[in-house]
Amino acid sequence: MESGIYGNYKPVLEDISKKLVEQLKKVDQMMLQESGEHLFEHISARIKSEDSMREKCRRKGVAETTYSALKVMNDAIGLRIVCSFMDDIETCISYLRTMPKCRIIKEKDYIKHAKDNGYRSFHLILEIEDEHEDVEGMCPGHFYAEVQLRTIAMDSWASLEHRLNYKKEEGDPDRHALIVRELKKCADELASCDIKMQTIRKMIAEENGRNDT
Ligand code: 0O2
Repeated sequence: MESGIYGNYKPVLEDISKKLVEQLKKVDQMMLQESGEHLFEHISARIKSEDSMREKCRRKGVAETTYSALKVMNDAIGLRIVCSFMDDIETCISYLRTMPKCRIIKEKDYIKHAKDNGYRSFHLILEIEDEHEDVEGMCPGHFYAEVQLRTIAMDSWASLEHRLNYKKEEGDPDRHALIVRELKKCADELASCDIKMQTIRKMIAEENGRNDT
């Protein structure tokens, strides 16, 4: 018998997550065949850890139950789609809007509205209808996944910044403040490079189009 916060639902969440990744990889392959370019550079998936889910329930003031983990919180399943270019993020979001048996119920655009620390990423919550029964006894059930979409530059910045938070309580506060400032500068420079790369990509496509005619 399962005793964790996900009860018996861990394999269900893993199955849904696997199906979502497979579906998105199929779209990527279709794009590659049609245009010669990948839609995304890579995709990863995780089920939120037991500790992290319990901590989030406590922080949000809700009971640490399977119902909370699956119905109140929306990020038990997390997908991260990392794209080479900013336009590809838009294309992925457009596809997610049309994905069968899925509905976007929440969006957070940290690309247009970066966090104060410089964090950039597009987050959305997908409601997924799936053959498995859910925690309310509905069949097909309704499950949720958080999808984070970002460029390679945004992703490497977020990994670096995550290391800083991990060590938050330790060390010299002046040095910490310096790192925070440098990280912010770095995030802004990377954002500017992402825009430039997007523009250059478009110019190359136009150039190649001219040469083909
Ligand atoms: P994990 O992988 O889930 O353990 P919350 O922030 O959790 O109260 P919400 O609405 O889910 O509520 O937050 P949000 O901002 O939509 O997304 C939270 C997730 O985005 C985090 O997950 C990180 O993966 C990422 N994230 C948000 N802000 C930052 C940031 O400033 N720096 C970095 N590096 N990542 C960020 P968890 O819960 O931390 O991790």
